[in-house]
Amino acid sequence: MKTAVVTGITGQDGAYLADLLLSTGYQVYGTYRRTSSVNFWRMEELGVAGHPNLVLVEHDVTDLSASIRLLQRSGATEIYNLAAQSYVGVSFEQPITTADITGVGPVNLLEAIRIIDPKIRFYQASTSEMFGKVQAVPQSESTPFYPRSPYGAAKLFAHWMTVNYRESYGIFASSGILFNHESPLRGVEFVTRKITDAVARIKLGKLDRLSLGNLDAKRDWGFAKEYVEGMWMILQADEPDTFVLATGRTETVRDFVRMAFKAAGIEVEFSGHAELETAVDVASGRTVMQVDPRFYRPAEVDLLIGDAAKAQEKLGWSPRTSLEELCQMMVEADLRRSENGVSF
Ligand code: NDP
Ligand code: GDR
Repeated sequence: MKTAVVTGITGQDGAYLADLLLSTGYQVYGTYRRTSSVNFWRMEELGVAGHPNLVLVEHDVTDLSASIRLLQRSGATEIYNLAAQSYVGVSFEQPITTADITGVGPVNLLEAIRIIDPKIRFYQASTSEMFGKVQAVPQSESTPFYPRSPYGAAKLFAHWMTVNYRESYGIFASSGILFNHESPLRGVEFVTRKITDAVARIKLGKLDRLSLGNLDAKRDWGFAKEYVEGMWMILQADEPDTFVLATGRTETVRDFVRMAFKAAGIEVEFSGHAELETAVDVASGRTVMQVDPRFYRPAEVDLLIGDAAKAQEKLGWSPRTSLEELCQMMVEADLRRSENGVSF
């Protein structure tokens, strides 16, 4: 039986990856942070909590000695580092914490590998946010980076350290540059889930309107469950490398708002510009979305669209779910939760 460590198992990707690895016969050491009220709702939704081959371990990626003990104790041959302060907006308010967790955290794991067993394979969760102020369209593994947030800069440091440990010490350290991926398990602070959660509550008469920031930002959104398959494929390759995972389609936040309302059977019309933009329910004439400048960021990433040709060619990975299908899935899940009075 293969053993893998998945850091950040309480997050969206951690839950999907744990599910995938357990279902393919792995033993999984999933790490979570000690908090006053740990929440395993995602693993519970997927039915992996309590799996006999799942070992939950308290661990913080900012702690080198804990990282060394984690590898000693687990005997893992693969580590998937998904732990991060992953919210771009918060990174502007907490740049140092973000640097410690998102930037230095992965180096603690790489050092632990170097000390315990350099044959352990390492996956780093890199991000399209590293492209930031984009230098080319679409973005691929060879596009120059230009991060636009403390989060993007911290991830870029971790990305280059992953490449450096690969080249300096021969460690199988790979980096997946993943574009935005969403699901019903997405955190509600991220824009897609914020929208689908609000649309469900508006549909059920539990919320008047949704407030958002920049509607013009364009993102390449895929389905998280398919992206964790790509992570696994990246660590099964013959050689360590860097891969972009993306759909190759980009849409604005405004497009996603329209799509989500449509998935709930509500047609909306947008009017006004910038801070004064609103969306109105055509049938009732009610305003259901307004822009609130409090959600603007000090610097924005305007346009992301990825080219995943290398992953397709070398790994056989490609996305299968359309944005419309993904959006529908998220709205339906949030309608069910809202009907049952459950919120995450
Ligand atoms: P989430 O925010 O849902 O999950 C992040 C995880 O990291 C949580 O389990 C969180 O724990 C954990 N974590 C935070 N700080 C620490 C710490 N100090 N020590 C240990 N664990 C910690 O992110 P996603 O699942 O969406 O993303 C997974 C990874 O992929 C992240 O690194 C993210 O930056 C990256 N990524 C995500 C993309 C996406 O579109 N989803 C795209 C590209 C990259 P807790 O629950 O306690 O907060
Ligand atoms: P992002 O995701 O910053 O791309 O990072 P997020 O969903 O937070 O924002 C996407 C875009 O939507 C705009 N936006 C808003 N965003 C949020 N969260 N809330 C709002 O109200 C709102 N209004 C408009 C944002 O300005 C932005 O342009 C995600 C995270 O998962 C990262 O960890 C990951 O690395 C990248 O995706 C790829």
